[in-house]
Amino acid sequence: MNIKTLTRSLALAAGIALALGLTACGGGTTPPATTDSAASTSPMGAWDTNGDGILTVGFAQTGSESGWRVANTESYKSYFTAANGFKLLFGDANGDDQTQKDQVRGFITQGAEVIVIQPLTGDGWEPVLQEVQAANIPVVNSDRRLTGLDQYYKFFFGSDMRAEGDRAVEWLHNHFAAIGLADADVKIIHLQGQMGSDAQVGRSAGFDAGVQKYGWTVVATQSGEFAKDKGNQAMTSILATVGANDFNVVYSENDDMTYGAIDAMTAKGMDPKNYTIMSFDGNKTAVQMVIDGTISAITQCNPILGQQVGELIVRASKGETIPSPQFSQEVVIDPTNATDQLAVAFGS
Ligand code: GZL
Repeated sequence: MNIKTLTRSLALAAGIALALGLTACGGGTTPPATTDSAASTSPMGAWDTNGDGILTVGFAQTGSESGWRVANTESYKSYFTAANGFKLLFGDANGDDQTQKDQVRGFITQGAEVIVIQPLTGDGWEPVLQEVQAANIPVVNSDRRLTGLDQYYKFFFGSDMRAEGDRAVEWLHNHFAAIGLADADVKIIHLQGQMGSDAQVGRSAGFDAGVQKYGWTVVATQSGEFAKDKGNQAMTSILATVGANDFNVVYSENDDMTYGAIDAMTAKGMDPKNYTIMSFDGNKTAVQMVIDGTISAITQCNPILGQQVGELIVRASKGETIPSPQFSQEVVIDPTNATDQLAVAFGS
């Protein structure tokens, strides 16, 4: 067994012992950093610890719950290639928190030299991150924040979800004024994303602040977990007791749930064009629905993160300190810009 494997095995054993509350007997549990001279001369920087000129990257992805996620995965797989100096170890958690954490642990023994985490939710990550730290493997956080765990990762690149929520609320407030809907008459159905995810927490926090600030009424709230079928189930359940005139706004935290909600409304004989429907992400289909007047506006959320994250990883691997957090530049897509945005929108 070579020194790197031995080091990692010791680190893994120490990390598991730490997670189980056991104390490792004998010497220290955190091995010294192993950087051989070949690593420091690698074109991919010092994080290429075996010096083979390739950065092996463990990528912990949430699953394939939405059009956003499919485009996001494609952006990583198309950039993290051998031609660009990478080997990608792809972990699809299929929407399960524990699976995702076990996949991150697996990257340690599979020889990952960097680990990128896009967490399903923000809960329970510290023990896993301590094991990765004990193995001396750098972590990068993208998409959804590992909130409060900044000390465990090198940098964050993704969206500012609270800013997205605030942006949506200001658009809604201006829209209601433009159509003559008084704040006192605003009645909203709120479809939340994956509960506990940074995207849901931020978009809901912005929404809640807007409801408080403008005195809007929330008639129902349910989670559709960022999925079309669950968004449809949630809206169908809501419309069993909420009538056509009991609401005039839908605040849906991603396009896939919006599609499901619109199907539920149509099934109840409601014309979505008679309502203000706010969505998030910006899939091509949703942007076309803004042009058609079915969706009122979409707060954009950029899934194309692969190249930007990859380039930042190499810069960090070569010793550069990467300012963190770094946020995608995003807008609200509405009838004033939807035609232009359709030309560059992601997905289908
Ligand atoms: C946002 C991302 C969210 C999208 C959803 O960065 O985490 O998860 O808004 C996706 O479509 O499922």
